[in-house]
Amino acid sequence: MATGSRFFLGFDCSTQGLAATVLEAAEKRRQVVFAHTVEFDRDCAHYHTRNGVWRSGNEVTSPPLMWAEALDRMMGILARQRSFDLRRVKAISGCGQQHGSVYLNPSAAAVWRSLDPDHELAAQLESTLSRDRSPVWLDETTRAQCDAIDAALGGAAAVKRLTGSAATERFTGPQIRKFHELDPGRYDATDRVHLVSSYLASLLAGRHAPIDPGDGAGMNLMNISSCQWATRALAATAPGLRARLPDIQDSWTIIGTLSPYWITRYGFPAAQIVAWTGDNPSSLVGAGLVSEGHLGISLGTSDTVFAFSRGLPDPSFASHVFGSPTGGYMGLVCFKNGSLAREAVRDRYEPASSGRDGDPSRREWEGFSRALRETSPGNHGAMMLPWFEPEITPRVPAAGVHRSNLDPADASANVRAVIEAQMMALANHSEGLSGGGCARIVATGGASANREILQVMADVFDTRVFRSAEGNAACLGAALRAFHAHELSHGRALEWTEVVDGVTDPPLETRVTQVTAHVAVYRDLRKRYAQFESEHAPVRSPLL
Ligand code: ADP
Ligand code: XUL
Repeated sequence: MATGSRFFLGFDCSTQGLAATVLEAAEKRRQVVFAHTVEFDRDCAHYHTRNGVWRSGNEVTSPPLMWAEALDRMMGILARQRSFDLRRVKAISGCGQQHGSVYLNPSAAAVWRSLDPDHELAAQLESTLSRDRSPVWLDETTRAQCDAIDAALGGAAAVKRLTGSAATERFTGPQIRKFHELDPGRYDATDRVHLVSSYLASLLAGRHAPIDPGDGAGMNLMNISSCQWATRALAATAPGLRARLPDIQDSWTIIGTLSPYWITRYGFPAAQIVAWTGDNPSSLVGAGLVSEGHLGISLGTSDTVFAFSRGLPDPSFASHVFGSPTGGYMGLVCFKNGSLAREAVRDRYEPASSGRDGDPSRREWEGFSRALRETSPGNHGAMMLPWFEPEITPRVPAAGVHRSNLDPADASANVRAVIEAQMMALANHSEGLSGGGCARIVATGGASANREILQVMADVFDTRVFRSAEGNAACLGAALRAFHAHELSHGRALEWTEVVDGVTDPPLETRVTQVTAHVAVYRDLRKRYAQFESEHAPVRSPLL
């Protein structure tokens, strides 16, 4: 630890866990000095979530108190470790899984102000909720509400022009509309609706935090041109909604300082709290994708592909346009069958694979990686549509795995089939984003640790792939955003290229280069895959 070092904390409250990254900023260099994840299923087991969520029929929710408890645990862990000086933490920011919403009654702000530092956070927050569960991005039970919103606002294309996306099942607006329709009493009792990101920022600051344009764009409620609430969209969603929403403010807004609860409970200083954003917008920063011409691909619970755009892009850029937390915009395409589909194939064929080294995450995936190494690109014509659960892109309302020339009993071929399908779907549905060419892809998220998967990605996209400097780019992005906002508040307006320079550069040894012969195979196969997909997914995702 260099003398004079300052520290910046970034959090990522994603589907399966809450991660933290600590960035050290010394005179001459910045580096990550600590990273840790609290896993919801394992570390907050008494909520009985599976992969961080509760499923009831098609409804997918998470307990907001679990996120609060994970934050409390993480703050305790940060306070106890010795790899940085807690007293020198200057600013804290974060990001959250997008679209999920938290419903609070009027008591929340007063309770946050008077929290007892001798007691755990979650138990003290129970009385603040007007709804004990939060709908999350995996929930797709709002088709009727999406149709109603599209109709009220002049159709899906008009909604996309206004808010950056057609009305979308997992987005917050349709979820709020459903809540109001099914439970008007509890909607009336709701004083404030937060996103996961703005909720956790509020818990740190002890006051209602704003929503930023990165995460705000994932609600079907924000005017994508002005980055302010779209009055017509609010009216098409639920009565009295404006009064229930926080303001939208720039992503670099300093909301306040860490509330006394954290200072007394764990010995933190009164660090600045910077507005939080969505996990995908945050990944843009953490992967260093702050200029145009590059693609980011996150292989987490969801798979997403995204790119930065300086100006408001044409609607054909991507199925969703969000604000970028650096200013400007980002396009994004999201796939629901990401890690959980990969795990379903792994667990079916490799229930107890054993590896060569002691790292449990590598051991778990060793058999899967071996299958990729031992099978050939193109899979001898075998293909899979890996819709282990309903899919977002293309829109597939009911789960169903389809196989073509693929023997369900052939373990290795099924492993290759799921990865080829995912990579071809990512490439086919993101053609607008890459504009027909991209200099490089930066991969992030849990599965980006898997080199064999990245090889298929490089071959399918016909470009070089690097792994982001930190496996969790979203979390690093949050720490970098805390640094940027802190500097700005002290009169130092850094360019974003300066902010990410030297910290997000993907390590050269992670580079995976496409193989010419494989590229040729996939050029043809991508067309066949698109055909196979359209036979089983009658509704194409609207680019509009
Ligand atoms: P999220 O942020 O959406 O909660 P992460 O980005 O942390 O998810 O990714 C977690 C997932 O990464 C795990 O569920 C696991 O399936 C996957 N994963 C971890 N290591 C590997 C690996 N070596 N190969 C493939 N997948 C992996
Ligand atoms: C993006 C999306 C997911 C979540 C979860 O639109 O729904 O990527 O942000 O990570």
